[in-house]
Amino acid sequence: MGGFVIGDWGRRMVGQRWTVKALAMALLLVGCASPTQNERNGSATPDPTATDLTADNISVGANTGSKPTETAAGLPMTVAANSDAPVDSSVQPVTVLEGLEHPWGMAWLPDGTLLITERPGRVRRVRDGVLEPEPLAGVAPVLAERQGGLLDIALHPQFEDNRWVYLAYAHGTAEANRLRVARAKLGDQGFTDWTVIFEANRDKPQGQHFGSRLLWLPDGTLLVAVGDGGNPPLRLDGELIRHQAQNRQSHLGAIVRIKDDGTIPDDNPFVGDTDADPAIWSYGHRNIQALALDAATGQVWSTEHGSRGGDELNRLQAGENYGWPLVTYSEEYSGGPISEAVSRPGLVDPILYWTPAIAPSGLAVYRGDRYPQGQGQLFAGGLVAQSVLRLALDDQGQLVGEARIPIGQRVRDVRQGPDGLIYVLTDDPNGRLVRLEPSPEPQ
Ligand SMILES: [Ca+2]
Repeated sequence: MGGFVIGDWGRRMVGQRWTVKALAMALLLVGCASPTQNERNGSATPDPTATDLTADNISVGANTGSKPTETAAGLPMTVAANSDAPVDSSVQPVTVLEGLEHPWGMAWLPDGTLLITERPGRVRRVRDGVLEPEPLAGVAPVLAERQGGLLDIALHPQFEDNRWVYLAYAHGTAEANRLRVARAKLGDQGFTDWTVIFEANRDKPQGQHFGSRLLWLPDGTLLVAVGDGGNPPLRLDGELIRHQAQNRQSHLGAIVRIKDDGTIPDDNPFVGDTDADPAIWSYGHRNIQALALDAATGQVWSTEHGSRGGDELNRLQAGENYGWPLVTYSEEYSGGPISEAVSRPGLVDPILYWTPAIAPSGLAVYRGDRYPQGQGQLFAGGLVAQSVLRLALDDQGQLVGEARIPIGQRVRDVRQGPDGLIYVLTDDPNGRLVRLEPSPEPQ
């Protein structure tokens, strides 16, 4: 049966928005497609039944030979990923439990107990594989409005000592609301000491684009992704609200970095810059619902929703501008361009983009040994794709292999569990927890 296969580089360029950069990339890719396949399979036609490819073969995909893979600035060139990549039959999704109402985020306690948020405003607990019927007590009211509600969850790095759990949620009214982050102490019956430690510094109307993914960095600070506020015709400060993403005074469309008590670290990139809010760590984002740390390298990765198409995978660095809405591969939902260019000096290009959209949510950088070739690969959830997209990147961040793991429901979160397997939450009125198990070896 087919394993984790390298995508078809020529096909991925079809139907994309042509730019000088993309056209040059396409010509190079088409030019190298046959030799690449020849190297991989020993024939001009890829073998769709090939079993697991070796690590050596994975590396053959795109980054060998004379094909340039860097921009003049030494950064990897953006490539179009395949929203409908070949199915990865080396893993199989197994439903662990169901009956979750729009689950959003999950976190394992040191004893293996799993906490899962449900967007309407509940935290559920799974002990010994059993979903407790009653939600945990002590959760503050949330604004459960469209995309808003109780969203991500993360444990303090020293949870065993202090029992702090961090929760991101929408607060306010349908007319004026903000993303909040609170921490609360977890006891056997639920939460106490609920304390708001962060609130986005702009009100926004309606229930779109809260972002809200949480990620602890190795230095014990916390990243919080804040959405740009929403789509046209929503406005703020006399312009479309999406332009907040380029306003370094506004948390909308930014990632902020805070200490565990909500105060601002002295080494944030814009501390001392009178034109910027000191909480901001990176900006120019549309709506990030996936943040992941590579535990081996410390690199932070994110996926980000585009508008119509143009969903992005980004490799994040402090202080950088990721371009929204000045540059984007996406278009207005109503049709027509959002930006005149897909790239500009001073703005960081995505590693790759997906058109049509996968609507990314949830991301894990795999560090374990339970999947063939899985080490260091990215597993990216897609709401619209109803799949997990599995991506192999080389050391330069070039895409060298991709595959799709169909889940059959909208994928909201993707995490590596303590057993080394990937777990998935589905966004559904009867949402599921799904485990990706290695397929049995063919006999
Ligand atoms: Ca971008």
